[in-house]
Amino acid sequence: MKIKKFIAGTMPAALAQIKSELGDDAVILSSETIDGQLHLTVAVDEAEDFDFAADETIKKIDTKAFFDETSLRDALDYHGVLELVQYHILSACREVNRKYGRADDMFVMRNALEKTFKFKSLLDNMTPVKMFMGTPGSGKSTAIAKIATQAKLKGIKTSIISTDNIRAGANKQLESFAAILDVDFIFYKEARELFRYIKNHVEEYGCVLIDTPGINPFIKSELDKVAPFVDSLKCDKILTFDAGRNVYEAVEAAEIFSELGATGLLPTRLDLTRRIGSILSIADCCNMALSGASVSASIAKGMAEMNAASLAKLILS
Ligand SMILES: Nc1nc2c(ncn2[C@@H]2O[C@H](COP(=O)(O)OP(=O)(O)OP(=O)(O)O)[C@@H](O)[C@H]2O)c(=O)[nH]1
Ligand SMILES: [Mg+2]
Repeated sequence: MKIKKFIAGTMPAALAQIKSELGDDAVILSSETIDGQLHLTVAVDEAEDFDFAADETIKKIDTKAFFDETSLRDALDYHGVLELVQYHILSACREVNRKYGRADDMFVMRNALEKTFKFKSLLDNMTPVKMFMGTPGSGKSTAIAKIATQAKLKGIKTSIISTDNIRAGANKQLESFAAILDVDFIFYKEARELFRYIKNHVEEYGCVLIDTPGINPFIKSELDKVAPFVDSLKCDKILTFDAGRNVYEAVEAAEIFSELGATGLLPTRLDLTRRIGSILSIADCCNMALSGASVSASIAKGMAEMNAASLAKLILS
């Protein structure tokens, strides 16, 4: 219904105006005279008015489009995924269901994870230089040794660089791994030395793995030990973290590493972990790409690929 006001000197003049503007169906709702002028309020039905009785205006809802998300929600709950992250994943699940008309949990979850998270291979030759950071004992050196082993097996020329001058023996450990694998090992104490080396030698390698000292992200002076190395290079910066950590603790610490420059995530000790809520929560909250996961203390094996399918399996099994 359209309502309009008209002002005219006389009633015939007003009616002529109403008829020409609104047609014959217009109805006068009220009229009054103010200062010798006629003020009319007029209404007319519009063709596009919503009509509850008209069949074509009521969109039929396809009940097949609905699916029961209870089991998916329960699985995310079991894993201790933060509520906000659950919301993102479940909303992607509903989108997948609508798009493909499929309601089976594994299909929906896998495609929803594909939409929600970023995945990046650890041996991606587009970005051969990778720097690892994390709390002490989070598995940086072990992850580097594992990736170097995989690279070696694929015939990718690899170099391991340590910048860890904090923990006694840290370099000895990596150096002996490098010797066993017969890959180059270098130690740099200063960020500018690291920068110079990478600038001059990066093209010789298909994979350059940089270790950094383990730090407590809640202490500024510790962050300052790693920040110069992080800032000196444009490369993939990957956070290693123990997947079994409490989700709130893990996200809070990861946010600080994210501010420091971490863009990738490599969870460790997945073999000792049943709930992966912190992995999903960090990746979503800190917008980090999932790069792989350490699933054993053994160097020779135990670096699993992280993709939507493997993650969906972990969530639903
Ligand atoms: N079970 C299991 N143990 C792991 C895994 N990754 C690392 N570890 C063990 O965790 C311990 C610490 O690993 P490191 O690789 O030395 O950790 P880091 O981050 O280099 O430690 P710092 O250099 O001291 O900061 C070692 O005993 C590893 O064998 C894993 O995926 N599973
Ligand atoms: Mg180490």
